[in-house]
This record gives sequence, structure tokens and C-alpha cells, in this order.
Amino acid sequence: MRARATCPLDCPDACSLLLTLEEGRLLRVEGDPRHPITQGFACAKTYRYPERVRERLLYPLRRVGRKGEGKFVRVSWEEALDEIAKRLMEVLDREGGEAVLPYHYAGTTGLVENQHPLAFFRAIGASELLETICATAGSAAWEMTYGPRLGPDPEDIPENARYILLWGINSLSTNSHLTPFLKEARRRGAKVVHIDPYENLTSRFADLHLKLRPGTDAALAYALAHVLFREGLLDWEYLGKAAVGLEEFQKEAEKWTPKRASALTGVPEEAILRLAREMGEAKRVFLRVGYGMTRHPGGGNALRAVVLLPALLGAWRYPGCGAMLSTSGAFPLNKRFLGGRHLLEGGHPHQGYFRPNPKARAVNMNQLGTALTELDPPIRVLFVFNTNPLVVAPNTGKVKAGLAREDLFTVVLEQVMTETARFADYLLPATLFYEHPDLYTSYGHYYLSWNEPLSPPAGEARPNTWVFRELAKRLGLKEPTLYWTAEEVAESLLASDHPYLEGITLERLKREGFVKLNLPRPFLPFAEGQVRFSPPPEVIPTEPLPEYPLILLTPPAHRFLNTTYGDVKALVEAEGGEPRLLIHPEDAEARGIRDGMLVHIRSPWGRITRKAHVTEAPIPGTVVLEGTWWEKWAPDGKGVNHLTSERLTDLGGGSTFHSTPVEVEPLRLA
Ligand SMILES: Nc1nc2c(c(=O)[nH]1)N[C@H]1C(S)=C(S)[C@@H](COP(=O)(O)OP(=O)(O)OC[C@H]3O[C@@H](n4cnc5c(=O)[nH]c(N)nc54)[C@H](O)[C@@H]3O)O[C@H]1N2
Ligand SMILES: Nc1nc2c(c(=O)[nH]1)N[C@H]1C(S)=C(S)[C@@H](COP(=O)(O)OP(=O)(O)OC[C@H]3O[C@@H](n4cnc5c(=O)[nH]c(N)nc54)[C@H](O)[C@@H]3O)O[C@H]1N2
Ligand code: SF4
Ligand SMILES: [Mo]
Repeated sequence: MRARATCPLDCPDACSLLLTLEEGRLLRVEGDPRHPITQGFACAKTYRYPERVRERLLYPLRRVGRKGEGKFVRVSWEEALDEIAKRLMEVLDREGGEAVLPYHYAGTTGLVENQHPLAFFRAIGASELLETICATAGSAAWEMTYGPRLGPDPEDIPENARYILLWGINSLSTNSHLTPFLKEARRRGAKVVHIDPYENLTSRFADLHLKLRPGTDAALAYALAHVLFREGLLDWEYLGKAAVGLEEFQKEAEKWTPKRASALTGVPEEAILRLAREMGEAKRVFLRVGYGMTRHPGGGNALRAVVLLPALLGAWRYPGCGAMLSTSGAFPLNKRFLGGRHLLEGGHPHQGYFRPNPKARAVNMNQLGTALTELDPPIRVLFVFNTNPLVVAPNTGKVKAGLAREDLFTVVLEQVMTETARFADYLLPATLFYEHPDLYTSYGHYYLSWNEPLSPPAGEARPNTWVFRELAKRLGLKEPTLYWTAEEVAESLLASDHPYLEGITLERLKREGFVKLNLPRPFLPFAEGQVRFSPPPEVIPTEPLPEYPLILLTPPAHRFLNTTYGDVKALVEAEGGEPRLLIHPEDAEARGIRDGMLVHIRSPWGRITRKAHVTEAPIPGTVVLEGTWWEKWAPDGKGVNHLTSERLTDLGGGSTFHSTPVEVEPLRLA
């Protein structure tokens, strides 16, 4: 059979896919030609989904070897659930809910399987996980500046945008369904400029690539603003109505002459002048910013400085123009009961023995290593689902030490045997996106969608929400939302009077698969309203250290999605078979490093070994490791996050993956 389903991966495109299945076996994945954003193609990664799931987990497993050794025996669901419930009750009785921590992220973006499991944890008063690993620095920055996280409709870009800035985003890899819109805009005369510390697919697509030093974007943005003010290229009519605190911002911009900014950013002065003048004359600017540029100590402020530029030009007055970080704030769903959020509000008479705890302690997910090794009172039970923290969380050394604790009881819900899963005490097989129902939004467009299960689960795989329902029963929890079906969760989410959702019912979603929000036409999200220029963004550059003079970037690989697909042979081979360090010839020469040599990379937090690739792609002083590869492919069996730190961003408590100071040296055998 051939049927439609939304891609569940953490990617702005939320593609509509056509799946060919034979007796529950996935044979083929194609892009849905009916979907205006998907436009009939999937990405290089998801075409390989059938290979990804050939070696999936099918039965519950109990650990028999040492932690991390990956030795398990098959057990029944009854045994696994009974034993997990027993261990949980012991800990809850003895130490209370805060000794339990859910660790989860966006392995699936479906709202039901992503968020609703949290109802269980909120009902028992578990520690709250702050979901900060990816988007919160950007979200906080955006919300401070504009309010809701939304931007122009990508479908309006080709006809309207005359100047396109791709800033701190490798969109050809990470938002590939934007590309057809960019191409069409270019065909109609738009220029495309990429601003990024290293040359990648997007730079090669762009008409112009400006390389800047990592973490210096705010200075570049101010210098552009400086020129726009000086040369009278602003839209005063728009600013007169919309700008709040413009004078303070202008004062800061006056300090950033192109000359001064050039010295900090590494972008030539003439390039700054030219870019400012071209943007200023074009006015119809579409700026796509990525989360990449926010993963720095000053990432939140940097994003604010950059996204204010289109406002200076009045670009928001034109459809398809303005700035876009995410579209997720446009989906006006009623999230009050999703994941039991109401349980955090206090006053719950019917909970029985276990109680929600509105003041539960919060754990920042970027600090998992510290949470598992230093928190007091300690975490005793860890549930991991929709994520692979051993590889993706910062400071792997610390995370591993935590996961290896003998007194930590770890339950992992997974589809495949990840390197995190090997540390589980109980490993529970999870369903795939075409085996469970779910509701999907998007962070790159404005379509809402519904997946109906297309096949019964393989083996004994079960949805996350099923597992937590079963545990809730065993604990005798009474909270009704714990027992909601996916349909009930979706109905509750859609129960909103917002005009964008008018006429969008679950029934309609089931019938049509995907439905666009009822956006007003023309869609001009910030043409009116307030743009907050104050407080003026701070310039907080990413600094190397005397002993660690290079900055390491660790951006996504084209053919992996975080660690998903990182065990698919064909994709691993297409990425070169092993992770390699990109290093500029100047930096290589200064260290006696030649192409293909094995090198040590050291940071204050750890060291790893990689093969060097000497290339002019990065700006000098910056080295790059693309992709959060599975540890097993690295020459030393250590993932990239052995080098990164738990340091948080200036806004939103976000991750700082692209700001690691490192030193690199040729490997000498002892
Ligand atoms: N193929 C692929 N697609 C993906 C993913 C993937 O792993 N692979 N991941 C998905 C996820 S989870 C997310 S969050 C999104 C976005 O994922 P992100 O990791 O935010 O990726 P991008 O937004 O493309 O941003 C990466 C770019 O930012 C650049 N960059 C780093 N530091 C700076 C800086 O200081 N200034 C500037 N100007 N640029 C900088 C990097 O060099 C890189 O080119 O992509 C999603 N899509
Ligand atoms: N150095 C460095 N580290 C990074 C980044 C970086 O750029 N550089 N990027 C960061 C970013 S942006 C992000 S978002 C994080 C992402 O990190 P993660 O959220 O951990 O993403 P994945 O590595 O793709 O792992 C998702 C896992 O969820 C599982 N999964 C999928 N669907 C389901 C389901 O329905 N149920 C269950 N139980 N499991 C499921 C998949 O099998 C997969 O193993 O990584 C971060 N780490
Ligand atoms: S990973 Fe992104 S681009 Fe690829 S199919 Fe899924 S949604 Fe589309
Ligand atoms: Mo992410």
C-alpha cells in the first residue's frame, strides 16, 4: 500500500511523505507532490528511512551486563513494567518525586508522543526538564524583540523578496525545502547572500558568501545599521509607527563603524558597506536566521541585533519579507492540558497518594552531566525518550560518568540501539511515525498535519504514551489526562477559538492529512505592532583562550539529522565514513598538520582524535567538525561533545555548541 504521513523528525520542513508499505514493512519513501512546501521530494536522509529501521528494537530488554556494555535479555512487557513501577514507587516513597528525571527531546516532533508523556512526570512531581538544547536562546531573543515566533509565509518569498540573507544557517542542509523558493526568487531577480564562518553547501549556492568570526554577528549587524542610519536608508515611516527604543539602538550603532566591526568580525570593510547599501536599496529583504548563530555565549543578543535589520528597512510591510527564525508561534493550539501542564498550576484534589509539585526543581538539559553527578538530593531514576543524550548533550565525559552510576536506575524508550540505550537498565521498544497517531505543527511553514497509523507496530514496539499510561495504572494515578488517547489529546489541542484554526477539526485533518492555517491575506505579521529595539543588543563575542586559541564549530551534517541516520551505512559512507576536522591551511601549517593526518583536539573539557582535512572552507582561527556522529565511527570512539561545555547562552538558557575554545596538534604516538 502507498499512503501519506508527515515526517516526524526535528526539521523545519515537516514534509508530507508518501510511504510504500508491504505487510508492515517500509519499502519506499517519497515526497508528496500535493504538499506546497514538500513539492514532491524528500531529503537525502529520509529516502533512507527504510534502511534506518531494518535493525530496530522489537522487544523489551533488561540489562544483564555492566552499564554501557549493551548486554541485555528479552523480557515481557508485564515484567518490565511491573519492575519499573516497583522501583519507581520505592524511590517516590523514600525520596519523593524530585529524585525522578525525564530526559527527552524531539526525536519525534509529534505533539502527542513528544509532549504528552510529561503528564505522567508532572503527576508524580518529578524534576522538570528545561528543554533548552536547541531553540530557547533564539526563542527568548525573538520574543523579546517581536513577540510571537513567526515570520513571513515562505510561499510569498519568490514573488516579493528582492534580497535574501541566509544568516547563521546552512539552509540547503537544514531547511532544504526552502531552496525551491529561494531559487525561484533568484530567477525573478533576488540576490542571495550567506553569512557564516565556514563555506558549506549554502555558501556555494549563494551569490555572495561573507565569512565572519563565530559569535561576532551582533557587531556586524550594528555596522550594517550604522551605514543604514548614516546614509539615510531607513524606512522612517514604518519605524515611526513600530519602533520602540530606536534612539538607544542608534546610539549603539553609531559606535560600530564598519572599520571597527571589520576588525572584530573579519568581514572586510568594503563588504560591509556594500551589503548595507544593497539591502538598503532593495528594502524587500527576506532574512532567514538559523539557530546555529545562537549557540554562543552571546547568541541571544546576536540574534536580536540581526533580526532587527529588516525592521530598519520596513521590510515587514511586504509579504514574503522580514525575518524568519521559526514559524512555530503561529499555531494557536490550546496546550493547557498537553503533557499535563495544568498539573504545574497547583490545587489538584484527586491525585491520590502521589502529588504534582508545581515547585518541582528544574534541570537545564544542557547540564545533564552535572545533574547526574552533582545534584543533591540526587536523581535516582532517569527516563530517556526521543533523544540520544550520550552523544548529543554537552560534556559527554560527565554525562557518561552519570549514566554509569550503579545507583541510577535508567529506563530508555528507543527505536534503535543507540549508544545511550546501551546504558539502560530497561530498554523499551518504541513505535515509528507510521505506527502511531499524532498531530504535527512545523517550524518552517504554516501547515498542520495528522498521521494516522498505517501499520500495526512491528514486534512488541509501543508508543511512548502507552508506556506511561501503563505505568500510571500501576502507580494508581487518577489524573484523567494521563489516560487520554492521541485523538483526545489532539481534540483538546484544537479546541481554540483562534481565527487561524477556524474550520480545522481533527476530522478534517484525518481526511486531508495536512491543512494550512487560515492566515490573513496578505500575510504581514509585523507590519503593525511594536518592534523592541531596547534594550539595545549587547555585543558579546565568543573568545578563545590563551591555551585554546581556535574556536570549534560543530554544525549539522547534510546526511544525518542529529544522530538519527547516523548508523545508516550508505549515509555514513556518503559523509566520508568518519568525522573529519576542517582546518584552514594557515592554522594547519602553524601546527605542522597536513591533510589526512590524525590530530588531537583538546578543549578545557576533554580531548578527541580525528583525521584532519586541510581546507580553505573555514575562516582562519575557526575549525569545524560537522555532524553529531555516533561515537563508534570516530577513530578514538569518542563523540564530538566530549569537547563541548555546559555553559549557557545569555538569553534562554540555551546551548553553546559552536563556541568551544580548542587546540589542535598532530597525534604523536607515545
Ligand atoms: N541535514 C540536517 N538537517 C537538520 C539537522 C541536522 O542535524 N541535519 N538538525 C535539525 C535541527 S535539530 C535544527 S535545530 C535545525 C537547525 O540546526 P542548526 O544546528 O541551528 O543549523 P543551522 O540553523 O543550519 O545553523 C548552522 C550554521 O550556523 C553556522 N554558525 C555557527 N556559529 C555561527 C556564528 O557565530 N555566526 C554565524 N553567522 N553562523 C554561525 C554554522 O557554521 C552552520 O553553517 O536543523 C534541523 N535540520
Ligand atoms: N555538538 C553538537 N551537539 C548538538 C548539536 C550540534 O549542533 N552540535 N545540535 C543540538 C540540537 S539542535 C539538538 S535538537 C539535539 C538533538 O538531539 P536528539 O533530540 O537526541 O536527536 P537525535 O540524535 O536525532 O535522537 C533522537 C532519538 O529519538 C529516537 N526517537 C524517534 N522517535 C521516537 C519515538 O517516537 N519514541 C522514542 N522513544 N524515541 C524516538 C530516535 O531513534 C533517536 O535515537 O542535539 C544537540 N546536540
Ligand atoms: S528530515 Fe526534514 S527535509 Fe527530510 S523528509 Fe523530514 S522534514 Fe523533510
Ligand atoms: Mo535542534
